[in-house]
Amino acid sequence: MRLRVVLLFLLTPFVLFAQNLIPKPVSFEKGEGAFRLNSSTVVWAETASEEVKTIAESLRLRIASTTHLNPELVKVARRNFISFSINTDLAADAYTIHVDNEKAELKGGSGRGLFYAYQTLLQLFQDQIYNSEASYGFRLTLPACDIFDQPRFGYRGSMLDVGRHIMPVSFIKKYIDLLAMYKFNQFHWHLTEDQGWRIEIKKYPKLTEVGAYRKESMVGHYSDQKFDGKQYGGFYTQEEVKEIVAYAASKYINVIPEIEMPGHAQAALASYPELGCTGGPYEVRTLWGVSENVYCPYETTFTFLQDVLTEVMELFPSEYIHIGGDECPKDTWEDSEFCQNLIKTEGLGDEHGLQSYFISRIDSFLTSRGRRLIGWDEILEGGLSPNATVMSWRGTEGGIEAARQNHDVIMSPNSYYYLDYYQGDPATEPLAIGGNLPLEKVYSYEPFTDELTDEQKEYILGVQGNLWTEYISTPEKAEYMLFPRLLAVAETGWSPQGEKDYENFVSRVQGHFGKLLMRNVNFSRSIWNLES
Ligand code: TNX
Repeated sequence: MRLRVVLLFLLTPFVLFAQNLIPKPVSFEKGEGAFRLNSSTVVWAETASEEVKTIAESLRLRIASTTHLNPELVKVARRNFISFSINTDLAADAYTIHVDNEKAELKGGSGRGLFYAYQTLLQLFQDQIYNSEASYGFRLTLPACDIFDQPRFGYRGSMLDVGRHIMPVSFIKKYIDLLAMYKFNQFHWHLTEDQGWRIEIKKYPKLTEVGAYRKESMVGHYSDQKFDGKQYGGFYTQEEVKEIVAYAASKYINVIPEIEMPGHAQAALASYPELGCTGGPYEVRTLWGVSENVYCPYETTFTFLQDVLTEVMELFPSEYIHIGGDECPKDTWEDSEFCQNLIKTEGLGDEHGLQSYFISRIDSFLTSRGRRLIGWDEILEGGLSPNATVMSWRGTEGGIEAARQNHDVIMSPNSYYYLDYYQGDPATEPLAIGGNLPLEKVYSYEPFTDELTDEQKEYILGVQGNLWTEYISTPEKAEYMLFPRLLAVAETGWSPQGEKDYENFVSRVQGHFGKLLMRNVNFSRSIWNLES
């Protein structure tokens, strides 16, 4: 096995030069020869549309900054061009690429499809196209080919938890760039946690004055940690949030904010203790794991959450708003006279009914504002509220159950897509939360199982890889955990079902190491340790 892999590694640049694409396109036909760019090559934006021009201009700038060439952006050309245009015969997200000896033609069903074509084109060039500075002495070349492509799923997401460890804005942008490179279209931003509240809310300043800081950084500790008296934390201002949302939109990525409720709320309670059943005092949590201090379903709590969500909706145009809903211990509700009365007067049965009541009220609020609620699969307990979309994390059962109840589903099972789990032997890997999730296992996930009828399969909107950050305190480590495993999620989300082939994928992943190096990504080589 090891020998074969080493051989593949050596041969990769020759064998797969033309097909080194991730995610794999629907169809790829190799042509004769290649298109070599020279100083007369032009970039042609075929319509007057600003969107088309913007994409063409991105390529122009990328060529100009990575080579000695400086192609002109033109309205028409006869040969020696790279053209960008819309073809409305194609589905909105679909695209075609034709490359022969004298030109490259990119067509998208819409601006979005054209953007995907552009991402594929970049992958067809040599790795240097991704360089952040000019590299001289090489000639940009595209292999002659014909490509038709379109996504399998409409939702291709990646989640980043900034509650446990905050990441700088510069990293969030780099992450968005990498998501775009692999044709993801959703960035799920997990913004609140027991261990930290990370988004500025003007109406409730204590959320960030108090809730954004905990007593110390817990790097490397699970429990029994020693306090050194230092505080750890930070938050994103609304200006920074707007900047990130706009940046993502320019890469055709929607940002879904997550505001956790009723659980994972201890940092909020530390800021506003009157929202908890015991009244506090509470501290921003300094241990990992799940806090039993959760929101109490008082009217004042709903007012608070609706106010918070109102500000959030002003910042995020996303149709989907994620409200968490996972891991909500019911202890304080059991002991609260208020909750017990509410369960009785509303006929909720028990605390699970109360959780369902909680989510349903937020669901109606979001729905009345034209948005859609997503929650983790615990929102199934006690009855799913009518408009909810379920994000299945505890294996795949929650998602399957939700699809059976005719609810939309996003599959992000911990058994395949928890990128905080170990990807290699824990003896040689940096500290992780646990688990065992090598690249091959991530790649093996298939959302359509026999447990679902064809009709039920329609409810599966797509897939998502999740990065929880209890043990990830730096961008470098985040990159190490995400790459290359996120590429496997990308391929399952985009490429046709039944086309997957792990060995072929691994050889393409190797072919991407050079591209990722050019982008200064600290990817993991752990698969090499696993092959023996
Ligand atoms: C479960 S997934 C959690 C997170 C943890 C993660 C660690 C989910 C909805 N809840 O709070 O960070 O496991 O893998």
